[in-house]
Amino acid sequence: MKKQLPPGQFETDKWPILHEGDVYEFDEKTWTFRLFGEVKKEVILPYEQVMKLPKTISSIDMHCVTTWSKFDTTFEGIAFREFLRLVELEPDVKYVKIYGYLNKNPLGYSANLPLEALMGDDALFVYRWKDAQNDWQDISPKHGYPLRFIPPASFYLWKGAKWATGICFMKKDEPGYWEQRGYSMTANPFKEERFASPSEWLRSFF
Ligand SMILES: Nc1nc2c(c(=O)[nH]1)N[C@H]1C(S)=C(S)[C@@H](COP(=O)(O)O)O[C@H]1N2
Ligand SMILES: [Mo]
Repeated sequence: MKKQLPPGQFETDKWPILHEGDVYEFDEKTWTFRLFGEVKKEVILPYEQVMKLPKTISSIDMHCVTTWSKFDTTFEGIAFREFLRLVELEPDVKYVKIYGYLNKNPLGYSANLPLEALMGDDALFVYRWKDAQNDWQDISPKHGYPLRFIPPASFYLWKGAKWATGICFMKKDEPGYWEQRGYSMTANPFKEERFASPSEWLRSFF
């Protein structure tokens, strides 16, 4: 059965490239991944330790708010839930912000997501991919090497930080990079939640 395209989207086999700022240049010696915010003790992981975490392979559909959708890309990566096992959360943590590089700033890009939506095989920090046209290969620098978050298909792709640098755990939802610029806090493509309503957007700051 053919999959359903979300409203206002078209299907492409290509994987377009879209981001703000420079492409991050990976340096294994300085790269770290940080687990912070509402945690008992902050954790900073070097590259080697991140790559030793258990791996997951999963096929995920991507829906970009600029209207392209790409079905069935297979990714290899580390499930979001593997990082959860490395920290003890404070009570009532319900949201996260996933961070990525913007130019040389490791906290420059971010996207907010509800914690409960990220427990499956479809919430992945990825480093390799393949599809019907392409054999297994590393995620290219422009798509977010060495580690890039791919959100579940129930979120637009801006929720997926390239050049991922960490996870901030939060009790209250807070807008990330695009959400601060008027995009939807919830971003469900099947409900066509592209932009926030003016009242939702204002509320997100309080
Ligand atoms: N660090 C970072 N991650 C980012 C962005 C960005 O500007 N910087 N753009 C987001 C947006 S708006 C989209 S649509 C996707 C695009 O991912 P792609 O270029 O791999 O298709 O990356 C997301 N992740
Ligand atoms: Mo986007």
